[in-house]
Amino acid sequence: MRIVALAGGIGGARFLRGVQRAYPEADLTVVVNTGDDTTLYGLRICPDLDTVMYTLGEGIDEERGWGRQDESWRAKEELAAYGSPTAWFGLGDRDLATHLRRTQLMLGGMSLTEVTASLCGRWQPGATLLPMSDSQAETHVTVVEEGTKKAIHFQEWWIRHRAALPAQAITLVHHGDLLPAAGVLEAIDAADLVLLPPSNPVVSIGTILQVKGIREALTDKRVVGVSPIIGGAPVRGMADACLTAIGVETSAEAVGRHYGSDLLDGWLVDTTDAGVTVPGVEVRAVPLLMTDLDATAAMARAAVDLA
Ligand code: FO1
Repeated sequence: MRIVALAGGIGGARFLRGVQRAYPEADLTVVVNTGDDTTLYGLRICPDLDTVMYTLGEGIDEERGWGRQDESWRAKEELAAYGSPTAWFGLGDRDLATHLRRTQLMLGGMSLTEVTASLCGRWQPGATLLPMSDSQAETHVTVVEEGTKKAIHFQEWWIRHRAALPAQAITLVHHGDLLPAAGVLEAIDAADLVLLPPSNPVVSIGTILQVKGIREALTDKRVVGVSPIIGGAPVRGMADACLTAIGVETSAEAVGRHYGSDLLDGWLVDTTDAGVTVPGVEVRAVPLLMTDLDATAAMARAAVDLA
């Protein structure tokens, strides 16, 4: 069975571990959000690609959900001691090697797709990881800070400001057409089904859907989404701050309707949200808390059954 998933960071990566547990024989391709990517200290940092790679490759820090296990923060502490203005970014010493290696390969001429395949050579995630695009696109957030309206990078809003500054707009900034990475449209075309894991509907799934041709490629595919909102709140992270920014209520029903029947065939909501309706979409209520791998595998089976 060929499965394609569009995924962002922590929630998406955890769900995919359940997909692999439930369907070890499946051919899984993950199209990963790169709108969170940023260049710091001259290094290209790809938070969602790394989170999926580390999670499926058993290198993730389980508690944080991002970055490497058994991490140390010596470089970050030294940068703070120098008064670096970007010392707020959680630059782990082991994680730093990934940013260094990625940048080294890109400087050698590799595309992000090729770099990702090379890094996955070490991690063996058991899935094909594709960036949504090989060209650069970054999510910027328009905020008002000390009376001044300005656009800051998503990471600064998310990490430095904990998304506490109200976002007036969330914009994907790129030059020219944002074309899908090599293999993305082919993988979607060949898929038996497409899953939208419980990633951030705005800055992860929503970003991937802005890549030229992806939304169209999904129209004649069987697509099932998993709600990242349970009982009116995000399970983790700050998707509510993002949903508010685009005028969508933080509820399983509102997110399902936001995705809409043009995109979704099925929508999984938690049992707390049983009774949710999305016009033109089959809704099922199952336990959606990824408390452990078995629970996550059960969610994956429910999503595939619905598809
Ligand atoms: N999230 C945080 O809340 N604080 C951090 O300092 C932080 C650093 C970081 C470094 C590398 C990486 O791959 C992810 C990191 N994240 C951090 C998570 C990241 O900001 C978000 O998870 C994604 O960008 C949103 O999905």
